[in-house]
Amino acid sequence: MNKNGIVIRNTGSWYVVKTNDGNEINCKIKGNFRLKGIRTTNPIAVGDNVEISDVAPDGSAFITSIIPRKNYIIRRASNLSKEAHIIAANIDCAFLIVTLSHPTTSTTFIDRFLATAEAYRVPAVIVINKVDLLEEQDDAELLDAVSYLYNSIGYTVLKTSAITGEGIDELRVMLSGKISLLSGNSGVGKSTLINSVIPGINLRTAEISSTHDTGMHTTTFSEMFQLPDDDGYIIDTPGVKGFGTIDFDEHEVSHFFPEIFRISQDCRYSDCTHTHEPGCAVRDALDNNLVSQSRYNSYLSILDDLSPDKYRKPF
Ligand SMILES: Nc1nc2c(ncn2[C@@H]2O[C@H](COP(=O)(O)OP(=O)(O)O)[C@@H](O)[C@H]2O)c(=O)[nH]1
Ligand SMILES: [Mg+2]
Ligand SMILES: [Zn+2]
Repeated sequence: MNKNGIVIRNTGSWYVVKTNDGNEINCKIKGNFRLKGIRTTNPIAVGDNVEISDVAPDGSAFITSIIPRKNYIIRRASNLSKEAHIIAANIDCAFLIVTLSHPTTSTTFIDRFLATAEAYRVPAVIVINKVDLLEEQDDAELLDAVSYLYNSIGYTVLKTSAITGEGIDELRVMLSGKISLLSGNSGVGKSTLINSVIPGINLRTAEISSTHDTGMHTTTFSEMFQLPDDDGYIIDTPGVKGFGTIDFDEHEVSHFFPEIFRISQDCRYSDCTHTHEPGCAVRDALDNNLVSQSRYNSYLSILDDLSPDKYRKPF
């Protein structure tokens, strides 16, 4: 009799499957689960719904089949690698944790994350953490401006402080019953926030070394944590800068900036890249402050990455 479950942890060739009856079973893979056309280091990922075989006397089992994924995110296993690593599957929502000071998250980083989420069709939420540090007038104005900008584009923006507890109840509600990915630069408070919503989990916080040693994390696997009294899970992706990379097509990039995409319907040329073409509605909107300069800059920075004359040296 096969059972169903969800993969909650992956370490090397072992997958921990939480079964529908609540047990955690160590599993290996039996069969070929490789994605067509892509070489992956891990054919099965955290978040996958799977079927497993009977449990052997030693308590382990085999994953025998995988239920089709509604989505998944991948990144290259390393910069030069042709192999991809599946970070997670079946994600309901991606939360980007950002801070406006200590440390400052760049708008380019935010916008790249959001564009990638759009490309993967994963709904994204921005969580501005450490708002307790934004008491000064200038900081409060910055906070308002950033929330207003992303709200006006259509993103949910939540303000939190793990210190004062502001926004934590709202965060818990937003996480409830879903598989959520938590991303953000090192030091923004991801582990601290997870500790706030899952009492007793005691994740290590303030791992300063991770800001300096990026190479250290390339083999770290994702893990899902279950919310208390809830079938929601949080996926913590240690050391992974948010999402995996996506190979954008030059004419597609604007599709992943919703406000730019809406306005681009009025560009004279349907293949307008919004950089130099006459009759560009996006650049008009920019001149009239209807599109934000920082968003446009982020758009250009992604285009710039794609430009064929950009030569990337292998170091
Ligand atoms: N002032 C303030 N500090 C915070 C807040 N959340 C986390 N921190 C601190 O920020 C540092 C980094 O937090 P951590 O959770 O390790 O960040 P991570 O790298 O994203 O997991 C720690 O010293 C936390 O105590 C917050 O809301 N306000
Ligand atoms: Mg952490
Ligand atoms: Zn245009």
